[in-house]
Amino acid sequence: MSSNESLANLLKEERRFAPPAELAAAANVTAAAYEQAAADRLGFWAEQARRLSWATEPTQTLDWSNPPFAKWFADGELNVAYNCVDRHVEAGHGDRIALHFEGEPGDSRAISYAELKDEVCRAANALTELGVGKGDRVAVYLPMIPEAVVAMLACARIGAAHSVVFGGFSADAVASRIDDADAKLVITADGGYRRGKPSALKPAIDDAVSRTPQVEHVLVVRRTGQDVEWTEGRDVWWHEIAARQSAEHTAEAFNAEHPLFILYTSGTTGKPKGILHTSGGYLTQTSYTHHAVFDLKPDSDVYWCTADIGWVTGHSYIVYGPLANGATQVIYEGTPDTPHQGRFWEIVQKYGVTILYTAPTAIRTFMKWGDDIPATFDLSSLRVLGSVGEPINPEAWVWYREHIGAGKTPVVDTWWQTETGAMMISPLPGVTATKPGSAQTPLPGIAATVVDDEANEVPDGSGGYLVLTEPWPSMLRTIWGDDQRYVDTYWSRFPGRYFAGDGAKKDDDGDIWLLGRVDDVMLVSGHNISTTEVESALVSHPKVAESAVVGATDETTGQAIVAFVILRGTAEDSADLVAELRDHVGKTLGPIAKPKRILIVSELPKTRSGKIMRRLLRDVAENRELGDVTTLTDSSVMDLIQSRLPTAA
Ligand code: 6R9
Repeated sequence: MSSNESLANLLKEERRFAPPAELAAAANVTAAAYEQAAADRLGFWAEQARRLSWATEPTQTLDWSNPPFAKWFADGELNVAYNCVDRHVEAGHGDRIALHFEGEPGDSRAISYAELKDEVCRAANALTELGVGKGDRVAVYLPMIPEAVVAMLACARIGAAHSVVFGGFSADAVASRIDDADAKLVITADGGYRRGKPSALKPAIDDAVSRTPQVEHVLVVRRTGQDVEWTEGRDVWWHEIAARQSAEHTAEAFNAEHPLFILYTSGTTGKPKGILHTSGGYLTQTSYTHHAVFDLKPDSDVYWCTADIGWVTGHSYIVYGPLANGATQVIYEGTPDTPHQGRFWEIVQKYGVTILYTAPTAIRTFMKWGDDIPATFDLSSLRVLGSVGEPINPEAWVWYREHIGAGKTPVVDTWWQTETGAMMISPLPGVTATKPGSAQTPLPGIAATVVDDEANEVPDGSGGYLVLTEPWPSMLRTIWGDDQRYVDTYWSRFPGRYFAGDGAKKDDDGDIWLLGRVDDVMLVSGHNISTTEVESALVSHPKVAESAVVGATDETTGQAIVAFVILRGTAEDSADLVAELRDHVGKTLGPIAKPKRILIVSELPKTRSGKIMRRLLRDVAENRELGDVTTLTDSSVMDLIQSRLPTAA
């Protein structure tokens, strides 16, 4: 935000939903947790660390003697993979299903904790045979198949840090990430299934590795059976090397601050940042939040997070949090509309999913496809619904609760980032009276607030910047190889506080509402207006499924609001409809927020984790050449949008 004026507080949302009495009565975490953590924050986290099995119990909690470089549980030692697998087998749960894998073509596999342990041990032995060991880095470029989970855990088991790159990123993107992390091994597959057909992965790795001589071997999982180029001596089939390994492997204990993984976030500009996470604090917070926010009961729940493993959500809430907690979960390889638009609901019905964690972008897509699709499936097993990735528009939140959650399931909107490692702000399903569209409350043990340009906390009812005011166990430790960039990016804007890069407001009850990336905030006639609020106002119109709003340079107002809108079901584009939508926003938020232009489109540009890439839409609205499109799911979307604009600007 470039002016001193804080974000206008435009949206009013009065709906409230109390937690279901039955869930509240048996909830894993009650309101007492907030009090306990407020009274002794570090003591609270020390207690949560005891959820894990340590080879050496930590006696220290936080070492903040060299801020902003934190150490958590620094004299403790543990093995993360042992915590995610072996200890559940040792506790007598070896027969419990860890993973229900559902392939896109309809193949499925159920893998028990005992089987997962054997697979992880074989893979750990295979990595050792390939010369990978403690302190090395391994790049992972796989589809959503069980081997992705096994590969990550095998790295953790031997103390090698993984760097997972979205299957589908270009060879250039992979090469720069391999290079930055100096990875010596790449794990990939021949391909994976997407939208009903095999999609090759190995060619991108062959291309990338031709430019990254530090890579000694490429380990290849056979998934689709398609033809692959083969480099003798370098390439190794996963099934061949795994078959000759022992299923015994003794897990060595590593220091709590031993690197667990690097994950690259693109941000809006500049070179990708390699976010570094370490072991003990990360596992403590992912395990605790998964237990608290989803109320997970490991012996009865079936949990499903629809994220890709290449997104932090897949790391923290498919691999580490759920497996540390001994959960039974579903993993699905493909897209939600293959072979039909009810695929997700068919999976919920088939496995009796009780907890579902997905993204607003998916929810808005389901709204667009129509209420009748989920209505034909039995979704009565669901008891908690989660959302992550973007602010969820109140109307999408209510639709999720009504049409997926039978009008009674709590919805938890969880705010966090790659950098935070785990959830930070979220309702608790057995405690919080929820508000559609708000992440509401910092979790127990987390300190967050909203500040203005001068770093003063804003009063209730005002907007500004989201900051985290105390270190937390799963925080990033640095940007790989660039401590200075870590300090500059996160800790310099408001000294002593972590700057998340998100706009936010506090409502009259002090609850937090996320308002999108600060880079996306619009400045219209001297007023800061959040893209999120205008988008939510548009989505609250019955004919709108989804929208993306940007500020385009304007001679009179500084910036003018330009809205891209996807219509619901059978609604049709017309001048009358556009006028109706402008009026609707004016009535909902006030005349200042009325879009100057509204363009009806059929798709929006999104990243693989479902975030709308507003900067590309800004390029369109300002009639500029498009910036970097390499992290888009589907770059043809931009051609479609531009073809709708005969007279842009
Ligand atoms: C987990 C994840 C982080 C950014 C974050 C914010 C947005 C995520 C959100 C949310 C509002 C939520 N974001 N969850 N905004 N409400 N519940 O998404 O990590 O991919 O690093 O993105 O996503 O803008 O700063 P990551």
